[in-house]
Amino acid sequence: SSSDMDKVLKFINKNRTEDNIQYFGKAKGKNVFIFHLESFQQFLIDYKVDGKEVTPNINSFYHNQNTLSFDNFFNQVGQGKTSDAETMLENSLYGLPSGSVTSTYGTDNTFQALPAMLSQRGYTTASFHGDVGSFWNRNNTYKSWGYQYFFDKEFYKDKADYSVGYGLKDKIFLKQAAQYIEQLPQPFYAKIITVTNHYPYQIDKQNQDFPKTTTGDNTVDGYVQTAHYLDQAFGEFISYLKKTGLYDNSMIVMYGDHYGISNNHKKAIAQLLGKDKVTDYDLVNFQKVPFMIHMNGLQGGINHTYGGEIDVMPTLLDLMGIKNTDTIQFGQDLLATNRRQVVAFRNGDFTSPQYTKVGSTVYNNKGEKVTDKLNKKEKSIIDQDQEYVTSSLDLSDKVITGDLLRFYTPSNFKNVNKQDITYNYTKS
Ligand code: GP9
Ligand code: MN
Repeated sequence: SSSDMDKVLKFINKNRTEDNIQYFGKAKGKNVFIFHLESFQQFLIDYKVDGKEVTPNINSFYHNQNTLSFDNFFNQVGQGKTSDAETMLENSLYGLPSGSVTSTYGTDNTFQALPAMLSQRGYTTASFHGDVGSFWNRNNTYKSWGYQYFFDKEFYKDKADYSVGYGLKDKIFLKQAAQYIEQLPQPFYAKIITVTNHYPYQIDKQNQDFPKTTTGDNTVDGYVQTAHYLDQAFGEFISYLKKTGLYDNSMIVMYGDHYGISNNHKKAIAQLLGKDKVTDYDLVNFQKVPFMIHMNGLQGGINHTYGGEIDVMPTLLDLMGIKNTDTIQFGQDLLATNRRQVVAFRNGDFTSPQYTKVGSTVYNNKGEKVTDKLNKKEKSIIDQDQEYVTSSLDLSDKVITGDLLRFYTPSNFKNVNKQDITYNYTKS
């Protein structure tokens, strides 16, 4: 109801951050790429197998002097996996405790998503993906989010050996996506969703030019091989961007959507990390995924702030110089100096620079169990963090399940007319 909306607004207003004047508007008017690394975890960055880097191109992007990289950035997805990541990144709303926002609410709900905000500011907005458009109900959800274009599998030439698993192989997909990107009126916002580095991590013989790991766990050992393939595809894409000049006038954002190796593979994870065994604390940290922002002239470096996928939209709005003083967003700008560094996981657990909570167990930032050693002050900090996490998740769920954004329109936002959007235009 609209009284729930009052509670949401009260919570959001209490937790609003200030834009960082050092970064505000630095990307104003630039093209934006959101490059989605499927199932890509942070531990792969600079990781080596037999002395060879798994992802040399992504590593050099990560360390580039004009790339702002985050090394305490966590995936926060639930059952909605990729679709939860997309929901968080472009709406700053959480996925649901079960199921997927896009599958259940994507068609009918009111959203105030990033693509809609940008379309209303003269941007061309497009999403690219080598799987069928109906997966995760993207073909309907993207309309609600204000995407003007969606280039799904139908838009690319397909041959017998072009696809593996869920869709087109990344190299083939990106080459063909490039032909559409070239035709987008600038400035554009383009989201590129890769798919080859997806469980069960299969790739054809000719692309198997990287050694598998040797944990003996079959579902794990192919992971570095498809991650390496994704890295090569990314490398080719960056070369293309440089050739066309797009590299110089774009902000390139890159992120991993969620884990590739689930917590069921503790033994293999321990081996990959060079440990005897892994604790729940280690497994929380294993949920880190990359988040990087690259742009000419941007002061790069590794930023250690604790954050996650929910925080991406406010961060990008800050860089793009778009005020979000009255929007409904549950994340906090990663560049804000007054942000609260508590990362909520979908099951209600959380992590922060001081504490990590898994169920009823509390760990300090050295990974030691401190549940029974906390003093009154420490307990109260943890209670407050838990309260913040629980409220964020609950209120975000209310926004989705009650379709609350239909009761509230921020200033400078026009509601999206989904009926006016179709994705059946001419193919190249
Ligand atoms: C399918 C792809 C995979 O289109 O995005 O989704 P996931 O299984 O990772 O949620
Ligand atoms: Mn995914």
